[in-house]
Amino acid sequence: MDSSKPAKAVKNVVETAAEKVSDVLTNDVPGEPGSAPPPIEEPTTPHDPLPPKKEQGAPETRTPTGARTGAPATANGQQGAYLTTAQGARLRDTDHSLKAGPRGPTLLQDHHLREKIMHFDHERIPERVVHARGTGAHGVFTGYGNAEELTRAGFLHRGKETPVFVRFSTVLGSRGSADTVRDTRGFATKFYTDEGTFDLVGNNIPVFFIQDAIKFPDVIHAGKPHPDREIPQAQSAHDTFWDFVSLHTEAQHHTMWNMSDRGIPRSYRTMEGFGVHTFRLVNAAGETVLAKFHWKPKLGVHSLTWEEAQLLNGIDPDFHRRDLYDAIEAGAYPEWELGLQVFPDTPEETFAGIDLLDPTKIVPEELAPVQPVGKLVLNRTPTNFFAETEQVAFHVGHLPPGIDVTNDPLLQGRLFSYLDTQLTRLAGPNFPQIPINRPHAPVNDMLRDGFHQQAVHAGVAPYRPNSLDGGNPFPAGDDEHAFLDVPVTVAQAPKVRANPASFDDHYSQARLFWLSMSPVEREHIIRAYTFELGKCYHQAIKERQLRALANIDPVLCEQVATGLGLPAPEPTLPLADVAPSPALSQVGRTWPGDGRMVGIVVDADSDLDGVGTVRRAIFSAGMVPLLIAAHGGTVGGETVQRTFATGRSVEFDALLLAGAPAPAPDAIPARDAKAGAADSVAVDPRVLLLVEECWRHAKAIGAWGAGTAVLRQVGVAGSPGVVERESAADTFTEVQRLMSAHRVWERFPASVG
Ligand code: HDE
Repeated sequence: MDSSKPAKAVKNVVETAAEKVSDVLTNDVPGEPGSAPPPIEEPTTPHDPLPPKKEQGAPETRTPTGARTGAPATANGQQGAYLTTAQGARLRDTDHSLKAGPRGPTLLQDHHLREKIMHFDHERIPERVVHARGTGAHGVFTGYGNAEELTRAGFLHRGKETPVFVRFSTVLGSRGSADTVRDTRGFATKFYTDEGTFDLVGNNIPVFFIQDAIKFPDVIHAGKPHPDREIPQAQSAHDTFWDFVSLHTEAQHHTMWNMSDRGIPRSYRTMEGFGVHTFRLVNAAGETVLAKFHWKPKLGVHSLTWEEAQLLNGIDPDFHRRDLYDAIEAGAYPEWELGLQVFPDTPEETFAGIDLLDPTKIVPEELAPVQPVGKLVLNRTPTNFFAETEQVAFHVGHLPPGIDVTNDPLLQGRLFSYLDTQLTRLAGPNFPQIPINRPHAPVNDMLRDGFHQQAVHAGVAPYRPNSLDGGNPFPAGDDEHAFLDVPVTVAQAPKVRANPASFDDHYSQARLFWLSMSPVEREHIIRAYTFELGKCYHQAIKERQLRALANIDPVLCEQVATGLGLPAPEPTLPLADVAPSPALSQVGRTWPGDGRMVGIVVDADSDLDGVGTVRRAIFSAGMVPLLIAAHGGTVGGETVQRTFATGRSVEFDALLLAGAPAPAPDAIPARDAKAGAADSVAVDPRVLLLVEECWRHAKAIGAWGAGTAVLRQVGVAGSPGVVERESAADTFTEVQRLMSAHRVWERFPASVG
């Protein structure tokens, strides 16, 4: 049979799959694996591999030296209908090794066995030493054109579209660790520009723990699990972390951000991103400015509550990964604007008294507004996690003409580290030739050979100057898009291991952040410090960190000390006199709810017409409705997505109650501990738990018809953000309004001002 032609039966399956995926937008929920629904029986008619899912993207098929191939992305995937060896020889059997008789020993000559096991034995590569846990997506960046006066970088030109790949990550955890830990998040973007790749390797927090790269191994050794027991995983709530940051007080500002809600984002889609360092931009006339990069999410900056984060670590450790993929599959494409804070390039490299080379300092937006210069849309999930998200290699030195580095000592060290680390992780110097890393600009370097060389370099003269290859490659001039090393004057100074005096201020901006928070955000910060320090064993470490907090704010210090059962120390330095930056608070505005999840509790007695209306309204608001019922299958013709056993409050942003389901047969603690102590309740106890948790996590809850009885049974009827209306539509309208503020904060008045 001709393996290039799919058999008819399979073609139908593929077509049905395509229809099915488009159905997702109206009828179903994202997340189904595979691009065709599987038949019950094992398929046996040979046919080509199924196509990737509709929402999946892959690296453009470029050659190792950046040329377009014109081949579809599937050309990099498996080919043909038949199982083969790595050399393409077709195989009959992969279920039995070749043996000397059915009960005899396995033969060494079995190449298929040896090749299969050999490759499996080497499937793993070293995980990243930091940021091991990550999630990637493809997208497109479009320039607005207003940055042309500041930088010659072509990707910022008006209307210019550039393909991108973004990888989000946590810092501390291993590759298989949970997503919703308290940690900084990586936000690394690879722009495949026509002038060479630009990597903006940022975080969701605009400052860093340390001021000099030489301290990076120290802070990471302190944050990683203890070397003796290798616990705790992906956490800062342990002695070595707090030992380091309390002794090395330049870390206090970053630590304050980590202890705030920024440390537990609701979604990658609701995170800001920051380049952290100050960069130098150069325009076509050779003029320079200093600048900081910001990513501003369209959906606003939102976080989980700490209890939600903890529950999610167990219930759905892939929560952020799933959220990103599901949103893209549902067509709720995540968006950010790239923004610039711009400063004059003066010899002092300061702005409003803030040292622009100190990566533990921000410049408040009130002093230097963030000017949007382009838009990022993520619209494709990867086809293969390993090939794309795992093998992508970012580097702060991958810069296009028009963007240059500064002398920030943290950035300077990073310029070494990111090249160096790939040598071990990606096994050699040719990692730029891996498909996801291939530039979209023509490559004519003089780098040759090495492990896994994939280019077939022609010519005889990989050196300059040469005449044997006709002089090629030629140096480019200013008019030919050449990278310009800005000839910055280096001040005359002795060679020293020392910081400038301005780097000695470790507390003023931690205080600025604290003062900028709303009362409820301060409550969360107090709770986070108390939790983390409460997990430390050593009194001395807690006391030392309290001394640092005393220099930031007496209320914060006193509240944390009370929680730890320790006296609050006096400050050792005068409290900094700083103005708050309201832009730092996440509370008090309204935002779109694209891609949010709304749970709907139903039973056969519910107002099913109302449920249908609400599902449609939720879809047209760009959100995803999830029907929750006693058992799988359908209720009144509507497909059930979660049962009382599989669903948990933490995956919903809001809850609607269309019914008051009686306890289901499996609502017994022996089967499902969520059912709690046996009790003669009228409503399934798992539904009551759902409502209690949504209420505790300040989520909007709405009920109509029979559903309102549940509110009374839980005892939350009439409290802020708990909505009862006559009709399903009116209930959802009000719930949607409440969701635009992210949470119903007024449900929990704060105790600190
Ligand atoms: Fe990184 N960092 N870093 N970092 N970093 C890495 O590079 C390093 C720093 C950041 O999704 C490593 O390829 C040093 C600041 C992100 O693949 C490594 C210093 C910021 C990612 C490395 C820093 C970051 C990394 C590990 C102190 C925010 C994940 C694997 C001077 C602006 C990229 C790798 C991805 C990854 C070194 C500090 C962001 C070892 C030495 C500050 C988002 O090279």
